[in-house]
Amino acid sequence: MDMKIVVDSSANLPWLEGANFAAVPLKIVNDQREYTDDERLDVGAMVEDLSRYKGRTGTACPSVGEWLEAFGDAEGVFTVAITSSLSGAHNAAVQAARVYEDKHPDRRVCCLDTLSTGPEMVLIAEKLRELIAAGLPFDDIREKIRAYMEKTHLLFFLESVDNLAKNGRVSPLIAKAVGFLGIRIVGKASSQGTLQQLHKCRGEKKGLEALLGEMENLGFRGGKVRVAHVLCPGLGQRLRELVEARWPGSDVMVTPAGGLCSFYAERGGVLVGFEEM
Ligand code: X90
Repeated sequence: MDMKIVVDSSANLPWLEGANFAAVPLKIVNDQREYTDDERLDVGAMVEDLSRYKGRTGTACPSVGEWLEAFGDAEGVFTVAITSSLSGAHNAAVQAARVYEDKHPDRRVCCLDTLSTGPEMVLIAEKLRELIAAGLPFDDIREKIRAYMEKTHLLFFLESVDNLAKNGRVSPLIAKAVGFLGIRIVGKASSQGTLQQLHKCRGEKKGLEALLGEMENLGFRGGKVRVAHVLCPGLGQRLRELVEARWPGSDVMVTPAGGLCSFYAERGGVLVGFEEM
């Protein structure tokens, strides 16, 4: 059975080597412009433009048609979508799956609601690639990936939650906490797939300490860590060094965030996906 992995662009993964793979873009939209979150987007220029724009900017999830198109003619499809608590992306994938399976009764689609985003989706896509490469049947992969998703987590470190607040994606309580200069929040994707604040920290050093402490609390003991940074490669690098010093032998990869995550996590933010042992 030929299988395909289809993620939405909040995974910050324009391609995945060694897999039949596609990414469907979300969009960042205001009255003046629409930014399509694909590999052609200049994230730095977008963030700069938007910081000068006075009106409201929002986002839009991929349509049913865009998911469908990305399925191509694969016999087995796994969709990996941003948390359904904050976006309609997963819902659109589920509808696309129905259309696809109706049209091709011999084909199968499994839609995964990651209850997360960004680098946790990367871990899930990488695990799917591994399970597909091992030649497992569709149903086994589905079972194994669901078990794996119980063992992955997302933490984040944010300097601003303005865009999350303006779009109603974060509770006003959290929004208020981050209004002060130099305050960072460290939080996690909750089990319901929402933003949960864990710490308010003054300064980067304390923030990173809190982040590493939470990795430990969530069961990280060395293993895969995927980091997406919003226009702050230096912070990503410092985080990598701290993780490698505390858990030697960890497999850490740091990459720039795409458009959707950069819009919401904002400049200076990092998202950290990792697995329990
Ligand atoms: O459908 C849409 O318009 C997309 C809406 C997405 C809203 C949330 C994006 C969050 C991006 C921010 C920090 C990590 C949050 C983790 C929550 C599970 C990244």
